[in-house]
Amino acid sequence: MRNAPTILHLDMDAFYASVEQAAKPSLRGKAVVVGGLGPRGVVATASYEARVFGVHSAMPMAQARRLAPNAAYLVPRFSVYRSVSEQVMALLRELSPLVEPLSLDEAFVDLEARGAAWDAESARQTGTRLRADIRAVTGLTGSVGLAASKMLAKIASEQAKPDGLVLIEPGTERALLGPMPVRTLPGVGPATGDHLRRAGITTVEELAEAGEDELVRLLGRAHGQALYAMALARDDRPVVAERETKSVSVEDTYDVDIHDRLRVGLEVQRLADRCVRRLREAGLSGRTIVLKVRRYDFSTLTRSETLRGPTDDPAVVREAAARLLESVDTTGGVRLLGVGVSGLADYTQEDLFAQAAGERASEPPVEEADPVVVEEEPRPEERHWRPGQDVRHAAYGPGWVQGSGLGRVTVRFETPQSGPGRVRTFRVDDAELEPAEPLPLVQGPDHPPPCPGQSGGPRHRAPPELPEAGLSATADQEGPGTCQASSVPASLPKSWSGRVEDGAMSRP
Ligand code: TTP
Ligand code: MG
Ligand code: MG
Repeated sequence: MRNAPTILHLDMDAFYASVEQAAKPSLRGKAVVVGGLGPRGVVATASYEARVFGVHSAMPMAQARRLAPNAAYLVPRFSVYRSVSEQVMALLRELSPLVEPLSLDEAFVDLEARGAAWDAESARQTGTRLRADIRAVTGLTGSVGLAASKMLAKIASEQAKPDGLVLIEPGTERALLGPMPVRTLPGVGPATGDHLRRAGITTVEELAEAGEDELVRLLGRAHGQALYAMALARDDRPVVAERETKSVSVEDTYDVDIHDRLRVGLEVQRLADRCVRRLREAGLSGRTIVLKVRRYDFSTLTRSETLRGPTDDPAVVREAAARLLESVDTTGGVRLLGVGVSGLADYTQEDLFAQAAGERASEPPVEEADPVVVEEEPRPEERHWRPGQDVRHAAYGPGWVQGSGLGRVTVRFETPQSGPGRVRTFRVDDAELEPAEPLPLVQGPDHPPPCPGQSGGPRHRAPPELPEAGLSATADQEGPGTCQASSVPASLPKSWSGRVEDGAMSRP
């Protein structure tokens, strides 16, 4: 292991929710929950303000609504998260050719590869500068961990959250890890944790004391040896630059739509097996299982689930694909099915994160990637307003859907650069209201301000307003929308509280 803390781990804070707060000034400092809003929806993430109420990733949305009834509930806007992610990854690549992204909001960087850092001081300076650059370019905060190994860099960034930097001085690793619960180590989920607890092992120190032979006896060779090494803070895994192949997938289109649910299930199993064969042929394993379904009406969904560690086990991929299928309505018939695996890794990494079969069953399948993502293209014929969606009104300019119901849609007119904006309600079929492209979070030279009065021609005459929709959100208390051309990046509050003012954002 190297002797300088020059492995950097970056993870953005409450990523999807922070992007939404940066885009929607009225939500800054408020409880925001992003995820699937349908009956079987799951929380993708919650702002730190919403976490105060106990809301967290992978929780059923219905439970989140019970815990935080006044939070803003929004659908994810993946294209925005992807473009912010690209900006962040580009900043990381300025530091080193060795950047290993783990998900949209997270990556390891080897700072020694191009001499960005060589000791603790240069590493801290680089990390601090990176955080400032991320803030300036994206308007968002990310937390940085610095250590001499990947495992500890990741533990450090976790400790730094939110909006901080933690550096673990080489030599202090074991003392730091010792009192931590075994669950801190990668690859230790609830089942392994329980297993170890029954053997009287709850902390990392106790793992180290138990010795390698005992851990191998308890957990099997691969897992036992890997865990023992980690308990001694030994982790030599190199930072591996992004791979050429990002995913392996197979799909089939059917001449005749499949209606039979059982048959759909069998096809998915068959595709999972075929996908694993391809994966193995390439000598790879992967963490994220993706299911693609195109329905009779050409609406296409992809659902994905991220496991704790990479796998090339056909049973694991089959099970995950079957679980994903459970959340898809296929009643009208299915014309295409696909199964893919992404988040690829070499075989060598697998042992370190080996998953015991028992562990899979009891553990939440998701960890730090972008798993419960439900990417659903709206059916073409429907005009459907979803909370959080970007819109533009001919007279009032850009805004976002705050809620809809009873034939009404409520829109808040604000932009990343404006102050909190006003809410107005329209009929769902209002001809002057249309879906719009997301606006950039930070104003740059390429993106002139979107205010109608400032960038475009004269403001249109405003049409008469409708009364508030019964089911949709809140009357506006913040006064008229302001729209200023500001060069200050949209910033997020540093401190936060559980104060919530806005009402529910969508139908209950
Ligand atoms: P995380 O980095 O795990 O979480 P986070 O950025 O929201 O919060 P923090 O890091 O400050 O604890 O995940 C990054 C994004 O991935 C998250 O914003 C939404 C998405 N995600 C899901 O869709 N489902 C999940 O189960 C998890 C954990 C994340
Ligand atoms: Mg994050
Ligand atoms: Mg993350």
